[in-house]
Amino acid sequence: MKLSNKFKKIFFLSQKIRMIEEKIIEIYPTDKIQSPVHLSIGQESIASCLCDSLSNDDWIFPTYRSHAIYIAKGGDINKMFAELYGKRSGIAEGKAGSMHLTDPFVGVMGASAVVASSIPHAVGAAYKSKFEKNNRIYVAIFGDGAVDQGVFHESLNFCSLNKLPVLFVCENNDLAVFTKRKKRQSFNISDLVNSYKIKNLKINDSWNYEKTSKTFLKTIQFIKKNKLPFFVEVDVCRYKEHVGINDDNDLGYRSLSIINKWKQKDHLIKKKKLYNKNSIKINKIIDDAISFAESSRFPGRKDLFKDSKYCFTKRTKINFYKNSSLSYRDALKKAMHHSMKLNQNSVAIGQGIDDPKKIFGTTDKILEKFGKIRSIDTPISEEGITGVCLGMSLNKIYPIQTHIRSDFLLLATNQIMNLIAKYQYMFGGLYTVPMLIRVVIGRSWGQGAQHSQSLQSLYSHIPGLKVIMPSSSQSVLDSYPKIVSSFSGPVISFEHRLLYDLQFKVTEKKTSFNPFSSILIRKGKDLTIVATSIMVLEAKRAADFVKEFYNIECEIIDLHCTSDIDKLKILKSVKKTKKLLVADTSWANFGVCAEINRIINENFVNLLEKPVKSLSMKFTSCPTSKSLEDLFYPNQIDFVKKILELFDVEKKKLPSEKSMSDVYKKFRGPF
Ligand SMILES: Cc1ncc(C[n+]2csc(CCOP(=O)(O)OP(=O)(O)O)c2C)c(N)n1
Repeated sequence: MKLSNKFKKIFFLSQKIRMIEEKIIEIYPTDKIQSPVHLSIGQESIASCLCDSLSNDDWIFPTYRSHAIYIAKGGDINKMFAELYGKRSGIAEGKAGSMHLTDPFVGVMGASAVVASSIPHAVGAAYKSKFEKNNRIYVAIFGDGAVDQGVFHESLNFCSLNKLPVLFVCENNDLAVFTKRKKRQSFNISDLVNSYKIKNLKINDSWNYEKTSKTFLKTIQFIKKNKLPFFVEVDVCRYKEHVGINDDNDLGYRSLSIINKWKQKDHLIKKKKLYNKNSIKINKIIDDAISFAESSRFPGRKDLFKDSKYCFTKRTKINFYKNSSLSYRDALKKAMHHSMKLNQNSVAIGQGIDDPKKIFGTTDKILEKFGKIRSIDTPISEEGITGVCLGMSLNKIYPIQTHIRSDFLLLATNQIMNLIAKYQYMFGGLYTVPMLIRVVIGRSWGQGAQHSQSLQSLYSHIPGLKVIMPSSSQSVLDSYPKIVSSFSGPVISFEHRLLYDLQFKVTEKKTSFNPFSSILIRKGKDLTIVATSIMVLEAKRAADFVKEFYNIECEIIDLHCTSDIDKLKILKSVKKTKKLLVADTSWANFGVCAEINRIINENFVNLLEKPVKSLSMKFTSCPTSKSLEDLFYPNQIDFVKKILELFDVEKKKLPSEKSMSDVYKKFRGPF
């Protein structure tokens, strides 16, 4: 039978994948490729038929098993081998390896090795279709194991609700490592997908090239025409072990007869003549790529930190609020409006963005002013929506995401720590993912253990994240518009709930303010207090007290940025005062207090007359009862006592107040 050109084209793509992976198997024992490899041998037909049906402009988000997609979509083979070899000339300059292959120049977006985690990226990127009319579609490809994950559900749900042009492709090889689907899933995949009202179909015989590619073409046309998602499940068989280059049939977790059955349909095995004919051309591509990789150099010392930095891309005009008085809440609202005006590609996204309470009033009138495309109320899907934000950011939509409690942000840590923080670096600087994540720290009024945590140190610990804690209306206004309009990296801002109703004087515009530095807010010669967020206000009150009753003059530094400790400002102050107290809104253990202690001890310990003191929450979970809560949080008595411990004075007078929250009584809660 005469083979069609279509068949030959797809066959060539499949063969290219197989021969490249067979070459990887050959090279692997030499240890020239020093990273895990997840081979697609046996599954090539999907990538070939799918990518043959996509246009160059379409984006696809793969997994760690990404060689096939990379090759079929036209990724640079020289740079692929160089990447596998860990060379500087690799597509991601040796930072990605096999598990994170990417080639944005042909629409192969960053591959993630955390199962299911790249699915929301396709959905977020597809949100761009709301802003501009074009025919691009976005593909999320994943294994059947990904369907086990919550973020799979969150992504499909958001996609369906928003009618986004996404093609979901599930490569069903019936296995997650060794575990069969029946043991993991109590449901049928198509029933589940139907429940999201997403059209779907199943391909049982992916080696039927004509049928498979026709099916993909039809679904792609459907998506382009209707701007709706579609789901394709494809049965496949992985011939090799889950990770690595070997067969593992001896382990007995699956029957060899199944693999043999699939091999009988495998064109690459059956069509020897065509295979041999193509081999010469493909071998040449592989040989060239290997020479390229072998002759390239390894990255060196100066490459270690390359692509780990962010920058401001332009100067931002900040509004002038001279000499007005503004509550923190109103400053946030103004900052949101101003930021969204400055950056026309920004969206406000989060739970309750446009509900009657509007994130404590801070997103008030965003919907009316910027329209529903830019004001996105979301399902309660922290991980999924944060992943959606990443996808948006990749497609030049700037997300300003809100989380109404820092505790709930924990559900998004996979996206934040494993992906957002690493996206620029892990892919060798091919991408930037600017975004602002606003997070509210709850406090008082019985917020208890799960609505009150102040988790800045957790995020500050991770390279690739900027973390700030604005302590006043001024610092909100100086930070947000500048970040949203021109900063190239992801920023998390912790807003303390007790600050919201406080009035602050707003005195001047500070175009030169660097949001990732600290602010000297009070000068003094006897003691340096470095404080975060509401503790800055507490520090001011304690400083007033010790000045009045002990004539101690405190210098106060509002740390403002916890991820990039402003060493110089602290050093300059400590050089003068020779005493340091750190007051943070969280626990001292492994936190901001501990980190500043480390910096001082490693660099400037000789400057100190006394060891550094820390003021923090007690090391328990936050209790709910007011009487316990008052013991858990430090109050003014604790603050003043801590200061006095650094001086040889008799504690003749202490403040009388027992509860810090009583001072900021305007907060009545709940939410
Ligand atoms: C969140 C997460 N959990 C566990 C793993 C370990 N792991 C790597 S691959 C894999 C199986 C995934 O199976 P599937 O999604 O069907 O893809 P396949 O490997 O079959 O292509 C597991 C459990 C991981 N990488 N990420």
